[in-house]
Amino acid sequence: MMENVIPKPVSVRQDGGVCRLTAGARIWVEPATEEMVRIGEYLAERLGEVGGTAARPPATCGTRSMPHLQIREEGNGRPQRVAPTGEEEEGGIALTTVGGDAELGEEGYELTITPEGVRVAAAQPAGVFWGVQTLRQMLPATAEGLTEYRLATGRIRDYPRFGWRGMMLDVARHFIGVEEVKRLIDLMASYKLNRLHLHLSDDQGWRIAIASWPNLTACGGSTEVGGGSGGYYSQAEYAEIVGYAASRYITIVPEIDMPGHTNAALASYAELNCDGAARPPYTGTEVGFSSLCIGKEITYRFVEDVVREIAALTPGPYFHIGGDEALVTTTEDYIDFIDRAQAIVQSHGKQAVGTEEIGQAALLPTTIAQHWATDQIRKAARQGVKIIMSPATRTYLDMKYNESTKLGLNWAGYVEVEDAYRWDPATQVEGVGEEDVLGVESLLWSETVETMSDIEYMTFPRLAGHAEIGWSPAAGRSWEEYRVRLGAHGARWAAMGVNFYRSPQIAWR
Ligand code: TNX
Repeated sequence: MMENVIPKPVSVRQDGGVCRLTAGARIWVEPATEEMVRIGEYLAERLGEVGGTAARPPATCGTRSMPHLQIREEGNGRPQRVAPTGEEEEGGIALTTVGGDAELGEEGYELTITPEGVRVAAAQPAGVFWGVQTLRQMLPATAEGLTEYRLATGRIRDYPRFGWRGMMLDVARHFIGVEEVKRLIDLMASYKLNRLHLHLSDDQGWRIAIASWPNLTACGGSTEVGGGSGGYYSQAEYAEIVGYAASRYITIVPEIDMPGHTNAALASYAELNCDGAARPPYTGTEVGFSSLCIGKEITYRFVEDVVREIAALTPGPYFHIGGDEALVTTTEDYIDFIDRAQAIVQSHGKQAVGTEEIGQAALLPTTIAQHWATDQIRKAARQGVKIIMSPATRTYLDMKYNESTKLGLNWAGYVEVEDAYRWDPATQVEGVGEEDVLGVESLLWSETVETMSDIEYMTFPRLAGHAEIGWSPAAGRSWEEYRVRLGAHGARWAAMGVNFYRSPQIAWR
């Protein structure tokens, strides 16, 4: 099963043996810090799910009891070592950061499988967690009818090409609840994605409570595309999402889109409008008609308050200021606004992220620009800032797969699984090379997407390809080889109840 892992590992060496992971196999962690124990428990839970005990009725489970977590303690109460012992010969799994190879970096890991057991070693817990994802993919999609797992022995050494492997979820056009976001976080983690960008505001809705501007959610949170009742995250719910994501080594990147895409705020507070008149709520899908009032000081008090409150709830270093499609803001005003917004974000200890249009302004060296569909990315690249690659023709998860896809839009064309996979971030835009690229992000805009089932259908399988583009070396990646590996993932998604698009380009197994 080593051969079906996505993203494709940097190096895989199989040596022809077999490791039998039997009932009663134990998971050992070293050192037994809270964080490492949590990773061990996570693996134990996932193995339990494969066994079916968590989710299925007794008729189809109970055929085996899967490995359980045991923190081995010696003498002084702390685990001393995880080298194979008699007990581990039953097929134990060791997770360790002791002696992890620093050359593998913050997120790299080494996964070694011998007839005696499994060992995931990394310099940092994040690497152990990603190694656990690789191990999960080497187990069968379902344990039904099995009394043991047989793993091919060998060694994987693996680390990411890019540090930013993200997905954007638009919770503004249609609101998406906390439980759905958590499920998406779990699915992202399986493919080693490490950034979840939440598009928290747009013309159609404001989705996070701001204590100093309560009407943003009272009014702006009460609508969505199509006229539904919308919704929003309380600050406690947002913090819960942040914490859940962190437990999966995913950093939340909050976005408040400005100065355009702001009708929900302009409807909530009359004073934010240049003419002092509140805008009516908007539930359509046009873009580019709204703007904050660039010349009014209250605009910057608003930005300051919103950034301060969200930054305080966000441990990650990023704050996304949007910046796209400010079609009714003059260029001069736009530049003034981005200057001030960047400075406000920086004053709260965060790095600004913005869409490529921000390249028109003088960017701070720490600001990050995101490419989607225009040439303005080159202006940002020429200033030497880092670039996130989200070309609409490749990474827009809201583009239809083909003309018969019911959900989605098609302004950037159709994006079949092959289109989503067959490109490289370092050669996609002339003038933006490997050294400029921070990573890759897949964007799911939600004008047409309402439910978890809709999210899953548009996201899978394309997200798996983007994850591989962000993680795996360019050399050695090919569509013909990838599509075979991808074929093995349909059964996994089916077992998890994921509503994925069964593309005819893939021979699903
Ligand atoms: C463009 S991409 C937008 C969004 C829309 C999306 C629909 C970008 C930065 N702006 O406002 O939702 O197209 O595909």
